[in-house]
Amino acid sequence: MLIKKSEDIKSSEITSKASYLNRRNFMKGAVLATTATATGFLYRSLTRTSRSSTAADAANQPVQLVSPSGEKLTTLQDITHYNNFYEFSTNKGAVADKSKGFVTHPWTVAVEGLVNRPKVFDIDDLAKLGPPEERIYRLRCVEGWSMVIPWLGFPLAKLLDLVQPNSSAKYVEFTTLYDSARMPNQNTNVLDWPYVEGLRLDEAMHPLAILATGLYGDTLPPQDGAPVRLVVPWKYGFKSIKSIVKIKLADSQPSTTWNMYAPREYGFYSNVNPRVNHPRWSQARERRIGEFGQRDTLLFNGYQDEVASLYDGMDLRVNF
Ligand SMILES: Nc1nc2c(c(=O)[nH]1)N[C@H]1C(S)=C(S)[C@@H](COP(=O)(O)O)O[C@H]1N2
Ligand SMILES: [Mo]
Repeated sequence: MLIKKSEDIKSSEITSKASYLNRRNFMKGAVLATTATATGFLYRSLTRTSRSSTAADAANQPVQLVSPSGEKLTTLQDITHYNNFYEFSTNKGAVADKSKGFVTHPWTVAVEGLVNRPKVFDIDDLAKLGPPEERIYRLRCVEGWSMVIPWLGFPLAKLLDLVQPNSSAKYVEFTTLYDSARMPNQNTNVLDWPYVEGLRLDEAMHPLAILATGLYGDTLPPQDGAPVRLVVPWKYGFKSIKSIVKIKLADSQPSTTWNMYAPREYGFYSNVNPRVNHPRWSQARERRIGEFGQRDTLLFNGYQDEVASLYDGMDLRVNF
């Protein structure tokens, strides 16, 4: 695995990064309204320990971009130059260059299947679904590294509510663009194209699951999944499918790319779980990109208070 170290961020730089972002938010005004409530909630989502909290609690949190437990945002440089995006390259350091100039306009996302109101959304209409919220989430790759990323986006539930899933809809399937003229590594057979992913409907409706259209206060760069990608922070990174063109409601569990590739190694659920090892390596610890050493991996990537109830009564070793 290619390991790229970036210098540690000093607290003074965190402060300036925070004010940079707030300035950006202010400048974008109507387009980007990061409310104290939303950010407080997100901030708590990131820093949550075992203590439970209320919404009022969360609303009183100051807007912050770094947690008191010392989790710093990963630098924009690392977020945009250490990427898994096999449609462009299997080399994490090469994706930024290979995806440069990737055209994301025009772009449509078809939302179809078991819904009352199927609709093809133009990417600009998607952006108008509401002011993007800022969501600072951990991203834990199944390979054993992690980042902290300030996304811009909106709850996936918002989109699903618009199309009205019918009562037989139980799963959601996501598909990435398949166009080898624009995604050159689709000319190879490293994976079965197009890249597909899936969630159970209740997972997809969970408020932490978002469609991201930006990061660090700006438009989503191609290498991070422009123009729109899924972010499911309690699951391994490969569930967060990039450059989505289709979202389909279904009554049975959809096929997913990495599960088809190696079913013993990558399950459908793929919840971050330090107690369930990958057959070829431990998942107990992780390397935070830009930092030295390793840290413990948290159950559900630290979002257990929010999401554990989705899996009540399930054996997470069987449903890995
Ligand atoms: N279409 C598509 N989506 C994808 C991938 C990919 O190769 N193709 N890689 C996944 C993996 S393994 C990870 S860890 C994350 C990485 O997201 P990032 O590059 O924005 O950090 O994207 C996921 N989504
Ligand atoms: Mo990953």
